[in-house]
Amino acid sequence: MTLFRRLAANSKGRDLAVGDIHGHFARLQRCLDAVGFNPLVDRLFSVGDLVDRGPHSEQALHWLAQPWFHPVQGNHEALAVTYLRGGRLDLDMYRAAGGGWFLDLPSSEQLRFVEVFANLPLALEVPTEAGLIGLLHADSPFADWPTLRRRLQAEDDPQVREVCQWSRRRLKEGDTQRVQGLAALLVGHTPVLQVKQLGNVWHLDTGGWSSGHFSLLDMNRLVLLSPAPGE
Ligand SMILES: [Mn+2]
Repeated sequence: MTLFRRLAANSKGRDLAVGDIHGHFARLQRCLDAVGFNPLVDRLFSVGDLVDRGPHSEQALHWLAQPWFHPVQGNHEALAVTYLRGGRLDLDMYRAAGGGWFLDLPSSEQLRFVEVFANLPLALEVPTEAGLIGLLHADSPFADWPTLRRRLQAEDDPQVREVCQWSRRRLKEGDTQRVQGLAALLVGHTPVLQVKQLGNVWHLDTGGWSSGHFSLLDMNRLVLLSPAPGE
């Protein structure tokens, strides 16, 4: 298990980022088509929560097998891992949060998902033309990225994991403090009506899986490709 991952810069094409997907891969694909996403040279980064709630959660494995797709592990992937590997889990809550498709799979199928989910990093970083960009699902437990990198490389600390995957504090408090050591930190987890930037932390979950829309961020220019300007 690698909790922290660093990817090389993309010298060939674009790097795009998207918020929570929650089983809406068909909608996401339409969005990628609309911006001319080219899987031969472009890459898609995801802040996690690929599954639950939407109709196509089982397609997550297909997407996770694509060499151009780079997600971190969201709390929904973590729920599946916890269910199979042990740990405290409120099954009613999990089902209410959309986990029914997973809970009702045969255990051999569940294992296939969990083997892949468990290997997703909690945080990743990639150098871009805008500078170093970090991604994680919810929030950074530390005010500087190198500290988080060091901690994730050293151990799997439940408290660090908790903030990375579950925290809604920054949005709740409107905290505009920057996360030092990054040009931008991209997160999801808490839906917002429009992409919201607090300090250098970009909240990308604009409810594409719900009644909102998917937002695609061009990570080299830190501008939204989708929705298109004026849309
Ligand atoms: Mn989430």
